[in-house]
Amino acid sequence: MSTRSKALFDAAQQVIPGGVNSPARAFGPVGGDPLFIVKGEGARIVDADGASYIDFVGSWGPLILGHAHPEIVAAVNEAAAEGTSFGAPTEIEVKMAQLVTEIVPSVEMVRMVNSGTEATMSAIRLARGHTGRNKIVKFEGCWHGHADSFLIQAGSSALTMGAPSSPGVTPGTAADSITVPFNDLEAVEKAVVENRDEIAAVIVEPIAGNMGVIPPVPGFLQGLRDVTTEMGIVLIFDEVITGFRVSCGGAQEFYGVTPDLTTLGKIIGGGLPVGAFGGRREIMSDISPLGKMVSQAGTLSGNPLAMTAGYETLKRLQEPGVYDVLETKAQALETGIMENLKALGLKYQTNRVGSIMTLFFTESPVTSFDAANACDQDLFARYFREMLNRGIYLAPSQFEAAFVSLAHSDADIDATIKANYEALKACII
Ligand code: KE4
Repeated sequence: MSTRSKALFDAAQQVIPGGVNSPARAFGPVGGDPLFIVKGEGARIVDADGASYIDFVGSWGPLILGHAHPEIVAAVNEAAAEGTSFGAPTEIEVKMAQLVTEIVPSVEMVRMVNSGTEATMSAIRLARGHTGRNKIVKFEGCWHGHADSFLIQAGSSALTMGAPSSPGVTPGTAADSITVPFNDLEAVEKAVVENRDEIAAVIVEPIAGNMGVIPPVPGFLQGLRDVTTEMGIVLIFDEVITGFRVSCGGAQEFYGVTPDLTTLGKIIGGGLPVGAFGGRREIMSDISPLGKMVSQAGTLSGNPLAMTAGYETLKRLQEPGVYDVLETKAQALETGIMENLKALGLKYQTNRVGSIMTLFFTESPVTSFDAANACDQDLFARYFREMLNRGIYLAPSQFEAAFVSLAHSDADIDATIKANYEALKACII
């Protein structure tokens, strides 16, 4: 059927690789063409053909307040009228840094950047510069953005597209990245001993969000904390998804384990391009122009527009009861889905932490990359399409999270549960 989205996609493919500016948006794995979105408001988005959807992507996490929050839009408009960027320090950057150091337990100092990738790339360079060591430990199926060191057995779009290890990453770079299974503490301890005094950092998503949502098994995070402390290794929590999401202070606050460095993104920008990395003052004091002068820079880092969107978002997340409301909404959705699965005699799995969750099309508990990878992706693709046809917009991949926002009403949750029942039933006939 010829639609406006189709016409736009045809034009896009002539001038943009794959017609998308990020491969996660391509509908390849689920079939068909991506929808072109023209408007978002609260929990809903509208596509180029005027169809409206309840949105559980939320720009992949940033829009925890919902689309086009009136107070955020007003604040950004006001800031824009004063100038969008100066390439010079501004007061809003100080206020933002003070707020982040107040909210996130591990962060004593913080540097703003423009994406989660910049944050994670900078954090491992800082860990290497600070320790004088070269290697990092990362986890199979985790996604830390597209810096070379991470593109070995990665998650998210790399996994979805069937290319977890990317061409273009040199053997030398790959040799310095040690990849171990998520939730496997023994494998970490073995890697650390085998590479004694060579490992600069362990970087982990404290709750994996890029192979679908996979929580840490009890003791995993504290075990990482213990072994990295013992061996003088920098522990980095990549909280680009979980930061300000599973609690105001992120997964480190939720689980009570404090890393040395934390990387942030998504919510911190309130929908505008912002990333950040921060942590112990002793380590952050080696970032240029300080200490060992570990290089890091950015033309638009901390620009007043993005800082305003992020700051106003974080201030609203500090209001009492916000995370209880998110928990209630997300719990209702998960409970409804589990009741549907039971009613239909299906044994598929759901994982949820706070307002992020994934329905896995597998009958075994999903606590590892291998378990996630065993999912029936064809069945997911059918389910995705059935939900889309019922007005529910999910991430076009089994290896992503669904994000519940404060804008999702009880009626939205109920409608989604109803659509889930009908979609599951259509998939199993
Ligand atoms: P960005 O460079 O996309 O802002 O952030 C990279 C990143 C780093 N760390 C974690 C834990 C992340 O989840 C991400 C980016 N997440 C993906 C979706 N899972 C963004 C979507 C996309 O790639 O288009």
